[in-house]
Amino acid sequence: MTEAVEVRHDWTRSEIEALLDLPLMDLLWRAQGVHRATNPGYHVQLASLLSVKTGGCEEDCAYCPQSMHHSSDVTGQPELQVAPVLERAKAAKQAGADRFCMGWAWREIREGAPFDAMLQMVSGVRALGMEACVTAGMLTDDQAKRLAEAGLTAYNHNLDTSPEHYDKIITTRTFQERLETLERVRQAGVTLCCGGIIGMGETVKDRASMLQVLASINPHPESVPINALVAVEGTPLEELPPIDPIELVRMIAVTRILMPGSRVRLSAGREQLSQEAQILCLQAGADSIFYGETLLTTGNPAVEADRELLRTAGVQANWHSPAAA
Ligand code: SAM
Ligand code: DTB
Ligand code: SF4
Repeated sequence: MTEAVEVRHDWTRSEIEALLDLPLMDLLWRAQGVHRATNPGYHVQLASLLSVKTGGCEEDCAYCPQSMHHSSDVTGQPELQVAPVLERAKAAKQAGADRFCMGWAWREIREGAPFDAMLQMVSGVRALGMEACVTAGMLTDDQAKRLAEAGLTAYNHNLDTSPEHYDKIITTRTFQERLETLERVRQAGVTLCCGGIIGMGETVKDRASMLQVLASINPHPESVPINALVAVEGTPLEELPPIDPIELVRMIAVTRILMPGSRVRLSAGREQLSQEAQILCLQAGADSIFYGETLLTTGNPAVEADRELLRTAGVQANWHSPAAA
């Protein structure tokens, strides 16, 4: 990173709100300056996702199709075993991904056979030479330590929204519990993947507030997924209208300005975006995308469409971070 880029942890909400409200051209100019200084090749990391344990989750996250509290809940899907998961990881690597992210629809990690399998999946993915990321809810210090020993690169646990808007989205776990989980992951020496969702009825103040909490984490989360709500039928948020793509561009740009050295992942919601909107997101600071035809339970652009996206943008896939070394 060049010295010109300042890394701060004391951003105020009003400063962040002012960034989100900048005239678009000014915001893009500022964000691009940071992006170009920190990632001059505009390399984009390709991360593939796989749902290992799908549906039946005890939490009531209003956006999530996997919650047992919603009629959208997908039941009857068997939990995947180690060998097929590693086959999928190998296929993802052959298709060009360098990070493999695995999800469990759990409130917290369960001990016993499922956790032992998770550890084997992590070490198997690392043995393929890929970054390994797990998202599986809350965990204990000991579980975090064992995941670190298995070679886990990153643990994904999102703030999802601002502390002020949080109660309207999730009632079964507190914002404070999320922060404690993040601290456990950090203490174990695993990198943090932590971001949120826009399009859940939040205000610009809420977006600024969520970004302020993220930017106050020291060091910043190594990767920050920015999701646009995928409004799934049967979830309480099913009727919410799609966000204006420019809102997502603004969110990515401000995330890049606040967290210059972090990977900013343009995450859920890309199927609803035009190629032009995605290119603006890449220009504004996104340096990672989910790659492969499904996210966890919903769709994602086709692999060929994403290759075309990167070709059109004139950027190259895969930037190996120091964390992957
Ligand atoms: N159960 C674990 C947890 O909540 O941490 C892991 C899986 S959970 C599906 C991971 C993240 O996916 C959520 O925190 C949320 O940010 C994102 N997500 C889930 N459903 C979404 C949707 N419909 N639209 C956008 N993002 C979504
Ligand atoms: C994240 O922030 N987004 C991903 C990943 N982390 C685990 C998940 C998006 C899920 C979208 C809805 C679904 O496919 O179920
Ligand atoms: Fe469960 Fe995670 Fe979905 Fe919340 S987001 S309902 S914790 S799977």
